Amino acid sequence: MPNSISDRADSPPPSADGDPCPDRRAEEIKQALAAEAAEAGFARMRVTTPDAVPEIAGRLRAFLKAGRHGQMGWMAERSHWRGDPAALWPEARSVIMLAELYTPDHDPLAVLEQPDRAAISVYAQGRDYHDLVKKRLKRLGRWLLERAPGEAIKVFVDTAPVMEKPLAQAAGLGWQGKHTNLLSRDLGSWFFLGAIFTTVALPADAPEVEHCGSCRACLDACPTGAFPAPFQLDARRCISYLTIEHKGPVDPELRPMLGNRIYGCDDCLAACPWNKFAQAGSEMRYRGIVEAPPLAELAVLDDADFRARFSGSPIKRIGRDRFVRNVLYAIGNSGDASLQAIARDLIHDPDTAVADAAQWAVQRLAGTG
Ligand code: B12
Ligand code: SF4
Ligand code: SF4
Repeated sequence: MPNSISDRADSPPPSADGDPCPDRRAEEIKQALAAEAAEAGFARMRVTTPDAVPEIAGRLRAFLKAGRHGQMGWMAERSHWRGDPAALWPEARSVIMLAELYTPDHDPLAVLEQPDRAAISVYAQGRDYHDLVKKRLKRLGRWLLERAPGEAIKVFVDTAPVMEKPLAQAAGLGWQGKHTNLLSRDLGSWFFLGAIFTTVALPADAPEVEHCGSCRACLDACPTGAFPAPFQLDARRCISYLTIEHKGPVDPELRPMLGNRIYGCDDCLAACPWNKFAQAGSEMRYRGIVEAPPLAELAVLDDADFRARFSGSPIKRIGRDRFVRNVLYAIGNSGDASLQAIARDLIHDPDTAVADAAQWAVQRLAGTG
């Protein structure tokens, strides 16, 4: 199973060691675990049970039935597990949900005013969170197993068939806002999620309730109208999906709406008023490696340059071709005629989506696209 580890120590479980009050023992372990999570760098830890959100199976089914996952076929492939965390690992008794902050120290939307530069979303500015969060989850999991010998854990961040947001809401970490991401009244919305499933029965926390009220700032901020309704996203229109997940040419109708966003999008998160209360993140490795490079510099990267430049970054995952395709859409949207020659040089690129994007950019800059 991707991004999971399973460990089993060989001494007896905590309730079998003669403790007359296993509930108190579980509460003590949980409190100590929360302290260890804070020590490891997580902003918050909360606990739920694998069966806490029975409605997610139906919601996932509706999302998939409407085709809102686009080309992300992997969402449908293991949907029996994705929609039912209790079926994923029947022995699990608790799900420990963790929040890891990556709050930006700058206005993430300022770069949208610089059309000759690349807007790269905040989460991808530094090191890949999959690596950093997973390392911390494993550290925490090991700590737990030392205190609860004989028990087992699996850690998840992002790529396993687990719906992290509803579980995090059930655990009380925050609520799924109208933009569908998890936010909290004191953390804001700039945080990643990680999960530890365990056979250890820990006391569950109370779920968080929604605090969006009548606000709809995120819905109104979306450049592509990707929300068919509050709390629902059609990924096929989301710039994050289009720039990161979507293979091949992007629908020409949507290309102008990408602006200079070449990797991910932050508009709905940045619009949220709860971010006024966002806490600063302590992990400096999420910051400032890539910033906002000139489009001219990025369009000419070959495969080796691309891999060297984005080593350790989540951007590396999309490969040179999809990346340059995105850069060419941004060039087309830049209104900067001096970039036309760079696009023209890529019209015969061996990658058909790159060649098509180059052609589109040249025509658009010439005012004919
Ligand atoms: C697939 C995916 C995407 C897809 C689809 C996003 C989506 N919203 O589904 C794309 C590529 C578009 C994407 C984009 C982003 N992603 Co993403 N993504 C995921 C992933 C792998 C799965 C999400 C999923 O299961 N979607 C399926 C849908 C059906 O589930 P859902 O979003 O929870 O939808 C719920 C609502 O529709 C709800 N619902 C329906 N009707 C109603 C009605 C009411 C009243 C309510 C309350 C709810 C409700 O029911 C569904 C289930 O609860 C998760 C990691 C994980 N394994 O969970 C990361 C994850 C959600 N992504 C993350 C991030 C950071 C992003 C981006 C911000 C990155 C960026 N800057 O570009 C954007 C945000 C875009 C957005 N507004 O969602 C983080 C979010 C952290 C957080 N604080 O929530 C996650 C959790 C990764 C992580 N481990 O940190 N992502
Ligand atoms: S990430 Fe951007 S495109 Fe996607 S839903 Fe949010 S604002 Fe819309
Ligand atoms: S912008 Fe408003 S509606 Fe959207 S998540 Fe934040 S509070 Fe909720």
